[in-house]
Amino acid sequence: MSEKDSKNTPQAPEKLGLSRRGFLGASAVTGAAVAATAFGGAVMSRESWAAAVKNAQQNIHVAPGELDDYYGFWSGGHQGEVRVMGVPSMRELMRIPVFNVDSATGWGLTNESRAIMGESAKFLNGDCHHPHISMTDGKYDGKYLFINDKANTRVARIRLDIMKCDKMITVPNCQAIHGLRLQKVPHTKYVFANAEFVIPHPNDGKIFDLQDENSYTMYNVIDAEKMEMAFQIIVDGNLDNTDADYTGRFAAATCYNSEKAYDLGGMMRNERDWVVVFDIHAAEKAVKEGKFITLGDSKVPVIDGRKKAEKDSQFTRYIPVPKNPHGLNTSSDGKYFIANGKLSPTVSMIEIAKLPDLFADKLKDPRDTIAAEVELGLGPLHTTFDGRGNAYTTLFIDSQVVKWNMADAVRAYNGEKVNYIKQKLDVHYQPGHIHASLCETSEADGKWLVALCKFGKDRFLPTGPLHPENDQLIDISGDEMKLVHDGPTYAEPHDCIMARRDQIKTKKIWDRNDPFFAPTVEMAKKDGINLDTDNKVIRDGNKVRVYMTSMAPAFGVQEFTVKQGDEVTVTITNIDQIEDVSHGFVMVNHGASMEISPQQTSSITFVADKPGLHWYYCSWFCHALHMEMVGRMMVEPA
Ligand code: K7E
Ligand code: CUA
Ligand code: CA
Repeated sequence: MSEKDSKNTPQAPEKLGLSRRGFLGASAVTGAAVAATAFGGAVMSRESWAAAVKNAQQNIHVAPGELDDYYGFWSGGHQGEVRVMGVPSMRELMRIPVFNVDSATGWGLTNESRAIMGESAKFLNGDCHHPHISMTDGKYDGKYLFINDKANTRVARIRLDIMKCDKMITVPNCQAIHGLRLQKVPHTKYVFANAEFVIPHPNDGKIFDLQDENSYTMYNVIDAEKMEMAFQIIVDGNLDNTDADYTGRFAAATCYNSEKAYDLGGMMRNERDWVVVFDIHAAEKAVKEGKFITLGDSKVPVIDGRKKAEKDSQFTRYIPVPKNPHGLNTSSDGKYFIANGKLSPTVSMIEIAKLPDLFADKLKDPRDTIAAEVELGLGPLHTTFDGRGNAYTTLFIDSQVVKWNMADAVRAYNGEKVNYIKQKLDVHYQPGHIHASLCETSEADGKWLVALCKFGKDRFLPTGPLHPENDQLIDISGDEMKLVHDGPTYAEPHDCIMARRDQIKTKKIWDRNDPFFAPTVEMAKKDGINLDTDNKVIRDGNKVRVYMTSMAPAFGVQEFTVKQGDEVTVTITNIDQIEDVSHGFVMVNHGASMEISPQQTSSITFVADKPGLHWYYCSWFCHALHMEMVGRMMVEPA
């Protein structure tokens, strides 16, 4: 048996337990003990385990020239981009820059991308966590992918037909968008976005007390098609993760800081925090009836969903759950909102069918909605589903994925003697999110599971003090989970999503009428330019607009002259019609770089501040004479 196989063998807890212990200190000792007992029941021989793993590994082998079955979209975390993966090969197919600057495509540099980023183009950083694909009738419709930016309080949309970000908004009146999910039914009309941090309102430096009644955070409801704020709901406590149900009426969010504390001790004071449940229809009604306020310069309707207002407002309810809950996941059968306990070894299953009664005040206690509080292990963070009644939860402290049966868990909670835990699998190390193929939809197919591990530790060649993370692929198609692949990734895939490849339909070349570059087409029209044919330089005061075509291996304009200090906008239309023949444009020593794919128009603006001759060149390999695809800008001294 190879070294690699032995690492994949779950009954090597001596080995793994040791490193975990060394790594996490005293708390991990308890974790290892839990792990050891959990393996007690289902021990396979090393030989049969190795054979099973080998068999599973053959399933993930996608031969050269063959295509994957699933598209995966990985958040790039505080690196700011979205990565497109092939699953099960775990090959990285593409990167979609969003909350970052990318010199290959020119994202954050071109006029088109900066127009999409709007005001926030001034930020060069981002921190994306939660990518989610738009849905119709609880199934992926392949239209959009939405993602949050915790760092600068933004939400972005990616068009999946071109795999580019086409809209970005900054959520007003809030700090740090964290949890993000989509309405599933009847379709993704709304994006739900949690603002995590409590701030004073107005935040003008006069109030700093978080206990003040004007200090709060909000649940944000965004119109998915327009990418505009629909309304905001004030809540008690803070907000962590969120998800929506399969009826279209309810959404729920976890709160870990019901204490409204500003420090660690304070945030852990309460034994229970809560899940806030939102009745989206009732909230819409309140907004329609004009029962809202606005804050500062913002025109966004704000409605009050705090506890003191809940009996009147009828659009929020608070369900106490233990302790600093983190992930909030709707089971793919539509029955439960599952809140993951983090500081409690349990997850709380909230029965969605009981929520209408909760809102109608027919329950004595909001806790009457709890179908089960399921004990799983240490540090439950996120849960996913296989569509066969099983749930899979990451245990951060235990470095494990636990597979458990939801119906059995409810029976056990009600006193029956059933073992709801089906398997515990060691993952490496400290998993955060977990995601099974199609698990956010009613079509969860129980084929593949990805555990996004926060630490790579000893799993890869060392890369200095900064290590890669480890995205582990697990085959869940059989009765047992099998770890089949280690995928090193750059910081930090917080979360991912997988869709069947037939659910995503991409364009082969750009449509000349694509709205992505419509403002540039509009500018050219005003200048009397036909972008498909014209190669012209237009002077407008000290602004110079250079329009050119590109066709392998030449730019339509091979030289142009400007004056020192001119603001130069270079607009290029790639008139090649051949799939995959992208050109680039780089103006040497001017910080200007961009991609122009077939039938695309791209533009970039810079100041010609240095007199002399300046070369520009094509940066995307396009032709045998790609190196020769160059031109010169002559700058006359002022
Ligand atoms: Cu668990 Cu931002 Cu989804 Cu990190 S979040 S793990
Ligand atoms: Cu055009 Cu390289
Ligand atoms: Ca707390």
